[in-house]
Amino acid sequence: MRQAAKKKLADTKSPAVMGVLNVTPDSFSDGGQFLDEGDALRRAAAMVDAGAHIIDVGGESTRPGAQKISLQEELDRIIPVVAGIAKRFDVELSVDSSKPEIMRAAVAAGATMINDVYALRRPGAMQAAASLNSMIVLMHMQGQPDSMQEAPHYNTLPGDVIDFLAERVSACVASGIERERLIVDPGFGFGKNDRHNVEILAKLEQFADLRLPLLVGLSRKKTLGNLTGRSVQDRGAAGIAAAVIAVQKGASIVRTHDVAATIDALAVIRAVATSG
Ligand code: 7PM
Repeated sequence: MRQAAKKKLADTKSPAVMGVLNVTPDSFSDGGQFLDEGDALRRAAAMVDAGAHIIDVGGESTRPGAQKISLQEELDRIIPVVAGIAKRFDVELSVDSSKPEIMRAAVAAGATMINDVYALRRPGAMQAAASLNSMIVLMHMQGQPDSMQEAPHYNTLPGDVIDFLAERVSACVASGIERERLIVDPGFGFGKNDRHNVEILAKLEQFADLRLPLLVGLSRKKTLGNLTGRSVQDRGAAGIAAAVIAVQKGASIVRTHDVAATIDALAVIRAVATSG
C-alpha cells in the first residue's frame, strides 16, 4: 500500500499538496513537556479528509529561532506520530528532519519521504538517506537557521539557488542515491529577504532546468505578511496566490498549512489546464 501511494504520487500529472503537521509539546497541558499524540493524529486526519497527498511531520528542531531539542526528544515527538499516521491513513508521509537517526527511525515507522532543509549536508545524513528507500526533498538554505536572515546575499537569482541544488543533486547521485528519488525546493525564507523570495517566485520556471519535481513552501511565511500587512494566521489568501503562481510556473508539490483551500485552488488550475 505504501508502495502504491508512492507510485501514484510519482505518476500524477497534477500537483500534490503537502500538509504541514508541526508536532510540538502542548504548553497548556504540563508546561511544555507533554505531547498530545491524539491531537496530532486528529490534525492529520483533517488534512487527509481535506485531500492532502502528503503529510510533513516536523518536530521544529531546525526552524529559525526554534529552541534546540535533543535527539531523544525529537524521536519521542515525531516517531509515534509517524507510526500512528502510517497505521491509520493511506497518505504519503514525510519527515521534516536533518538528523540521520530521525530519518532512519521515521522511515522504519512508515515515512516515505525525507524533507531535509539542510539538503543532506549534516554529518551522516547523506549516508542515512542513501541507505533508505524513500523520496528525498533537497531544500536550499543560505547560512544557518539562527542567523540566516541577518544579511542574505546573492549574486544571481535564482541562479545561485539552482546551482546549489544542482550540486546537491550531484552529491546525492555520487553517494548512490537514484535521481528518481529526488525533489528540489528553493527554500523560501531560508536566508532570503522579501525581494529575494519574490524574485525566486517570479522566475520559478527556471528550476525546470534541474529536471526534477519542484516543491515550494510559502504558506504563512513572513514575506507574505510583509506584502499584505497580515499576521501569520491571516495569510491564507496570500498563500493561495503564491501557490497558484508557483504551480503555473511548474511546481509539482505545494507545502501548506491550508490544505483544503490549496486543494480548491488546484482544482481550478486543473480545470483550466485541461479545457478546450
Ligand atoms: C518558522 C520559520 C517556523 C519557518 C517554520 C518555518 C519549508 C520546509 C519549513 C519549506 C521545505 C515553515 C517553516 N519551510 N521544508 N520547512 N520547504 N521542504 O513556514 O519551504 O513551515 S519550516
